[in-house]
Amino acid sequence: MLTRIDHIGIACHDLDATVGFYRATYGFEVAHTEVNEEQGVREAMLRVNGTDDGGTTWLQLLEPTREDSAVGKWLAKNGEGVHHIAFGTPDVDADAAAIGAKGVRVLYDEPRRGSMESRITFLHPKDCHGVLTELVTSAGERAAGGAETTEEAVQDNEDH
Ligand code: MC0
Repeated sequence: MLTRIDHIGIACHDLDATVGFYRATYGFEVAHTEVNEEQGVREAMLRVNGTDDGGTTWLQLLEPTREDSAVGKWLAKNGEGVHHIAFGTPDVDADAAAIGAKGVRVLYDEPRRGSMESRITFLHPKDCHGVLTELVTSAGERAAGGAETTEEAVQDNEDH
């Protein structure tokens, strides 16, 4: 059910400087920026290919908003670099359940809000040969499939 690499998450100390590098070196442009307080990141999404229908592949540049966030802790320990890989799926709930049933730790009971109104969950890196792995259903895929709304997802998260 995993249909693509949705994005590669790259941890950085200075988001603006890192965006400048990717723009000047490769010509990638920022399509979206946001702060996700729950995740403790300020992020920029750079389109690599595709459209907004769910098939897009992105680079996701991540600057921590606090030192005790997942990205802040990882940066302090490892320095800048690839933080996670995200596989896209039309149904993050079903795939998380199926992968969890294989003994891989799924980090959230219910998917949470990700970039650009996506729904996301993570698999523990220690169960994935050292790779922090995200599963994501984009807003476009959710609209196409009539999946759960963001409001329902947020309510789910608050309930847990
Ligand atoms: C930690 N570890 C990693 C890792 N982060 N290994 C590979 N890749 C990573 N990114 C390893 C550590 O080196 C350590 O190994 C062990 O996992 C425990 O790490 P820790 O530093 O003690 O930290 P924990 O256990 O408190 O948290 C690790 C965990 C956490 C993966 C559970 O980072 C987490 O919940 N991540 C999911 C959320 C996340 O990453 N959010 C930021 C992106 P050793 O061998 O030293 O024991 S938000 C995002 O991406 C959203 C906005 C989106 O896509 O839309």
